[in-house]
Amino acid sequence: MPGGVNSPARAFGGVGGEPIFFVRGEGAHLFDIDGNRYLDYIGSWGPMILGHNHPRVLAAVQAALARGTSFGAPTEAESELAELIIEAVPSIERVRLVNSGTEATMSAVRLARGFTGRDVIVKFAGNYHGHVDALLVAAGSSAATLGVPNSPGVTRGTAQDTMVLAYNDPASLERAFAEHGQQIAGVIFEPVVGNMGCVVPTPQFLTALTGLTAKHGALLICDEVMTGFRVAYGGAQSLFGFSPDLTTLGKIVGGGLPVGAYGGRAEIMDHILPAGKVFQAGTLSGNPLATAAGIATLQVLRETGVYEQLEARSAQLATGLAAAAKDAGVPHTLARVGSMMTLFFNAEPVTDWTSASHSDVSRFARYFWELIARGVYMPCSQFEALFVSAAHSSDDIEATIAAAREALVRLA
Ligand code: KE4
Repeated sequence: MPGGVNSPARAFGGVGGEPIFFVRGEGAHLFDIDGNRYLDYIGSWGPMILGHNHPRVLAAVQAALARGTSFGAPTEAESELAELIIEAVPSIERVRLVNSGTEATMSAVRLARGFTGRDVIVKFAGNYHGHVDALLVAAGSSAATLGVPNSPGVTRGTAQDTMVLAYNDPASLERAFAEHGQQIAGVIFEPVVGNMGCVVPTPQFLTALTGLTAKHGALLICDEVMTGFRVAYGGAQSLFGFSPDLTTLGKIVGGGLPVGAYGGRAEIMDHILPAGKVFQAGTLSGNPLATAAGIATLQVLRETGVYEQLEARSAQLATGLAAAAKDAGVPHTLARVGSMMTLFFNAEPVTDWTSASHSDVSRFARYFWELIARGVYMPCSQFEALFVSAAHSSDDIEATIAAAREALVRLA
């Protein structure tokens, strides 16, 4: 396998050394092939909000398994998961299940273009939306120009229809709409960024996003693949009180099995085949095992009021990490929304990719390995968010803070 992995995020490129191979997860812990136990703060990059091997999820998948793994035909479970999503996210009136976050964002971009008849998509530097050609684009020579490919294989023809702007910069979005307003099909953004580390949108940025797309007839695509059911049961849009035209989901909505989803207003979604003419399809979409895991996960999240516990544990961790860094004299800022957060090795607040890129990534790498040595598995990149699960106990958090305190002192 290229690089020995099936996704580059887990190849330890940002911290050096060889990726750890795991054999088992249980609650807040992962166990590697050498028998070492770690407190897990990656949680499979977000899906494992209940912790590994939650009994309700395990039982649901085992029951589905006994009935068969895939039919390629409608099942009630798909409707049940769709209804849970629609109930959780009021801006979603119709939803289509797919197999990954990438499929969700790729489909939402195609739908925005099909619905508006326009070509240009706006995204933001430091936001990642999966390996969609149209979104693997870097900022052009100046922010207002159209994008340039940032991966071999993405053609200039593809990149020319994507514009990359600075996150949290309402003025640049204003200028883009002033110059290209009638060509913009959609604006896609992370409503709390996880992919440059945790970055929180300003109210002014959110107002510009909702106001300018509405004014110019472009669709606002809220990429909640990471934040959906993470920062709140209704996602970041419920936290910040806005209503996008389309929402993409993934990760938690599949409970650790492959599910992505995109949804929005009926008048938009009904353009999707077979209701409308925008093509999108998938052999395993709505798969019985994956929908069983997703339904069980959302049912636990919905019934047990787990967000209060996640908030308490996450606040405990954030407070402890910041105090440890301060006491060690290590320049840092910490950003958190709910149970996703990032300790930046950066004295300045991180508000966009430019400020994020000033972080001390070599110091982060040393911190990562000092924590590995103490049985704590943090995201293997400064530009990722860590995730607290419902399985992390107060004692687990205290143990993590103690390990971080020892690690940070060695970095000063
Ligand atoms: P997937 O295709 O990996 O399921 O989802 C793509 C995606 C879309 N949108 C957002 C906001 C995302 O965070 C992601 C995927 N996130 C990365 C980690 N930051 C997944 C890890 C990986 O690529 O292995």
